[in-house]
Amino acid sequence: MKILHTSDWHLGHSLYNHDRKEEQEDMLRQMVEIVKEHKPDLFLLAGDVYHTSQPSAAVLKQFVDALTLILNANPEMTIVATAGNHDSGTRHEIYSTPWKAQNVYTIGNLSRDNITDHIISIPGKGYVLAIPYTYERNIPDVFFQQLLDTVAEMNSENLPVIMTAHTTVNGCDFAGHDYTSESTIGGIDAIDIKQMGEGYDYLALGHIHHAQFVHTGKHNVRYSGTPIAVSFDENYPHTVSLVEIGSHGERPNVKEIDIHNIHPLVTLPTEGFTSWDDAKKLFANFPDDIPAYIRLNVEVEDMLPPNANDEARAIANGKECKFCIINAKRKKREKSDAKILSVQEFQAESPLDIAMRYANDKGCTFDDDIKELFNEVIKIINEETRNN
Ligand SMILES: [Mn+2]
Repeated sequence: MKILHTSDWHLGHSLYNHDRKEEQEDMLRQMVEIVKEHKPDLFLLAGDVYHTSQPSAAVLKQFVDALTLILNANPEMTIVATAGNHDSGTRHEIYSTPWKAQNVYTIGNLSRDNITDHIISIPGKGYVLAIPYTYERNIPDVFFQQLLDTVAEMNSENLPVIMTAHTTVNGCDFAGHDYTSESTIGGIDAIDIKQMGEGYDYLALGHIHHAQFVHTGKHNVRYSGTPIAVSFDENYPHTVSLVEIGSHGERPNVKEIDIHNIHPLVTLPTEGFTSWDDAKKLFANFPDDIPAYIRLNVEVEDMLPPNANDEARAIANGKECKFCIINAKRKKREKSDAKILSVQEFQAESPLDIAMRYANDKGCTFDDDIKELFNEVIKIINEETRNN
């Protein structure tokens, strides 16, 4: 069985108010070409189809059109697309009936009463257990194992068993994620890989943008990562994973296929931070004909000059690139109790940091129990926001 594993498309994403339609369209074109060339049996999109839970009509159409082209590139193929934490599970399922007639499965919500809703059988090829993103506490403890046991009973032909989920598992590398907007990254929600049960041949994960195997000793748990970077900190190669499995119990063979971003995300300098004057020079020397997005990493004594953004925009004038942001960091002071934060520093703080800072100013204790309660509340708020 041949599987094309991808996730985290984040369609409709805009980067500092720059619409990313052009490079997302190009990424989707590359997907079509890859399917044409490799003819997978299964095309797996493991959540975060969209960047927001209420994408515009144009973005919805972009997805439907792309999915149709991808399917036409190999009409025999089965497509499974689950909802991620950025998607609305309910919206993701609106057209599941007509899609299903074409072997396209859009799975948005957890179906507790009928777990077979999550099992997709591809005759003669294998089984897919498709689990969308779910608020961790909504998943019954034995859910994954129940699914796997159900499939084990059905699988008389010893076909490969693929499971897909959108979650953080313990021990993965989440470099590049923006902690300020992704409360579900960074350990709060991370689940233990053992909780995902036993009996799958390949676990196709979504949610973490850096492509990687999760260490299990079996080389069969993997994040495909984003096909194109969502944030400037995702400065690693972006790929899709082509997975081949002979039969149930066999070790999967995984190959990465590069996705090219026509509008690369470039940070100047490429390593570390520099002075404002230096950053301006680097930017001025940046080639005129590269249609990149530009972030400037600047270390400042106190504050950036008030006209810094205008200066940066003036430098971008006449160049193909788009200026996004000055990422300003203040030089470390001897005295660490400087209480005034710049806007950027404040925006980079997590809600927990801010709450702890507040408690500290008021002279209150903020112990581990309170931290845990606080994180619970943030999780609930995020969950409610997602469902609205
Ligand atoms: Mn994502």
